[in-house]
Amino acid sequence: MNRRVRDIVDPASLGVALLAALGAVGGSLLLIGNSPGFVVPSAAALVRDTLPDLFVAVGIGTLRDLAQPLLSLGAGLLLLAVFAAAALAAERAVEGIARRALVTFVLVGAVTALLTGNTTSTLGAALGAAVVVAAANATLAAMDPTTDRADPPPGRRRLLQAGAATLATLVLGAARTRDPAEPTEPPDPAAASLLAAANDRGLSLPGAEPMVSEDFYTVDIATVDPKIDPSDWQLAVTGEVETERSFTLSELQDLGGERRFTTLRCVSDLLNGKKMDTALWDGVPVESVLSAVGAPESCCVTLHAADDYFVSFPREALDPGLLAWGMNGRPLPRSHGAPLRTLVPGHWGETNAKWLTEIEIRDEPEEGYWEQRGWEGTGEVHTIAKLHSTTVDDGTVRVGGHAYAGTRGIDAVEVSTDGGASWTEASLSETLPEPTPIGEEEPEPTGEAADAWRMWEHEYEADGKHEVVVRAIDGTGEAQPEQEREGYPSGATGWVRETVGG
Ligand SMILES: Nc1nc2c(c(=O)[nH]1)N[C@H]1C(S)=C(S)[C@@H](COP(=O)(O)O)O[C@H]1N2
Ligand SMILES: [Mo]
Repeated sequence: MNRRVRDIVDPASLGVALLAALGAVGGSLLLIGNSPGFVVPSAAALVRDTLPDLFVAVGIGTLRDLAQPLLSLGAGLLLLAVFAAAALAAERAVEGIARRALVTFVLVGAVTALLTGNTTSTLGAALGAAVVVAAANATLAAMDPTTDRADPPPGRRRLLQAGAATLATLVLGAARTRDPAEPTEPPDPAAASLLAAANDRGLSLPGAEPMVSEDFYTVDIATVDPKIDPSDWQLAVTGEVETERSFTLSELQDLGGERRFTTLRCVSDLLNGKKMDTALWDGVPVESVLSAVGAPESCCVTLHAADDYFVSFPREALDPGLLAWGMNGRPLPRSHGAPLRTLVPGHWGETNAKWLTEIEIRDEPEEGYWEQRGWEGTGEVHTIAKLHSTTVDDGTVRVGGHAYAGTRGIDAVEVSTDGGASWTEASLSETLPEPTPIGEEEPEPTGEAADAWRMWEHEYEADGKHEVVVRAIDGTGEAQPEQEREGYPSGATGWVRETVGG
């Protein structure tokens, strides 16, 4: 190898630098855990916001559930390269273990501080890298005492200790990536009785969610969810209001709570996808909060969230909404927006801001996070019937799923078993019950939820291969449109079709 090249890529220095980069990431993870202050999600957010908007929109459209893991992986690799470059610079700029560790500490610390703005994370990364540089240089010096790597060569024992400490940092850091479990205590008894009543109203369909989802989907822009201590958190109501004001969680809870069944669906959901789910939510009606600050009519509202997400839409859509702190009788899980999220009746998922920090009442519309990236997902949901359950037993076929049309409600689901030539009406589940006040000990499950799905099923005899097609009719009598369009930019349309038998 040519001397100059070897100087630049000296394998020992490169090895030290790569280990130091791992030490930096491990150190940040160890001190801060897998939270938004961790250096990898911070880098991922920077990459995401630097990429051209169209690229992000198309990337999410085509990569779907892979988009975020790939973003984290790419950002992580980029970050390792930057940290390794910093450690390599230290290796080359100065001599001696202590000096190299110090320069690495400063450089890695500076990069992490810029990326995360978080002192704990910065300290973790800087220390992690510096410890590895010290340990690795000491090891190299011990292996080859003729090099200039060591000041005095340390004893074998100290060397082993330093190596073990580095390894422990990485292992402990990795162990902390596992989130503390979401709350698992039994649900509030009044909520539990509503949930039981709700599932009694549903149909039992193998392969499909029950009436209240067991596995509620998540979609958000952050690679790691915000972790908010409710006692440090307030909701600000700003803009075109009589008096701007902030509310603590208990102030909001004191305004009087309501428990309601609501379905959410993401505008990026595939036609027969699974980004549509239903839960029982506890919260305060938006109207109670807005009347507490005095908010005369205005055209628009922008919701701001702790992950820098924001979404803007007509004020009249928000007014009947709920600000929720509970889900299925338990505290709202972190992944669904703890301590407080928005639920906007009948509108696409993206209007339902999680980790809500501010309601900004406006007299002019603006574009939100996704609208700036070309999506049109702040309006009312399309009508959809999904086919998630198909069982064939001898010649008896049973198909079923859920149907949802936001606040328009579902009137009927029609099924064709001959590719659309003829249609029959499917059986429908009951509707989910209307809201009840929180605090009522034995809530009566009566009435009808304003914004929730229903289940449908159809059983028939058939032999051989045939095509099943389904379509829903909404509460205004309008049928789900047949024309097929993909999800981007304004939500998939068409009828769900499936070939059965044969
Ligand atoms: N703060 C915040 N809120 C958000 C999002 C987000 O990225 N950040 N994503 C939105 C989108 S696109 C959808 S579909 C719903 C999904 O809610 P869920 O994750 O509870 O299912 O949250 C919405 N609220
Ligand atoms: Mo969404």
